[in-house]
Amino acid sequence: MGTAGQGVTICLIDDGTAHDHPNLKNHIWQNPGEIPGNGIDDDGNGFADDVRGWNFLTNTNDTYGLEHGTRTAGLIVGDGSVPDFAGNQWVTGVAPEAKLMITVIGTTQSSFWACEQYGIAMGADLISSSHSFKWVVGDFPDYHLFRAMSDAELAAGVLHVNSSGNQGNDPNYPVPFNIPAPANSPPRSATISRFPRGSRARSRSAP
Ligand SMILES: [Ca+2]
Ligand SMILES: [Ca+2]
Repeated sequence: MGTAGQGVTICLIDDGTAHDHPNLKNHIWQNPGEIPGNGIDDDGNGFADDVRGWNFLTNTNDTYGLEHGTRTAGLIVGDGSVPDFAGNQWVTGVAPEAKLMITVIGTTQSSFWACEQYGIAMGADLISSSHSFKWVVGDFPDYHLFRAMSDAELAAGVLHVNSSGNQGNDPNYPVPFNIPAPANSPPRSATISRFPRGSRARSRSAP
């Protein structure tokens, strides 16, 4: 569509991102009100030295990771500045000019909300997450919490992008909030995707 995410801040909720990766390093959000490394919460947001985001698993400013959260970051802002082994320069990101705010989710559903609150408070335009909570693998999803999260994002004008079911079962998030939207696409369009899996197709929408 001719856009590359200029001027957009995206809050990624994942397990940490290698912010020094050559394809990512020029697209990492920097907290303008925070002086790094002085142990002080300079901008008074409750998090000391949160220069790139916050880790809600360790409750530290260490948002570094080399696994899933680096891969998803590459899908969002990877600019392909470094060629692969074959010499190809792949622009892997859908919005390579956006800035990526990094949050690390903990083990609890409330930590998901904490990441979202951080993103909203720090001015993210969009929140992206691959996490979902399913009763087949853990506690029953706290639908009231997720409803409140969605309402908070809506009130803040933040677009939320999330994975849906990913374990071979029927979709269960964000299906409880599968509210028809003007941009909804026909459900069958989801069948082209490898992920998610399950017996039912998902509706997708895009602004
Ligand atoms: Ca701070
Ligand atoms: Ca500081």
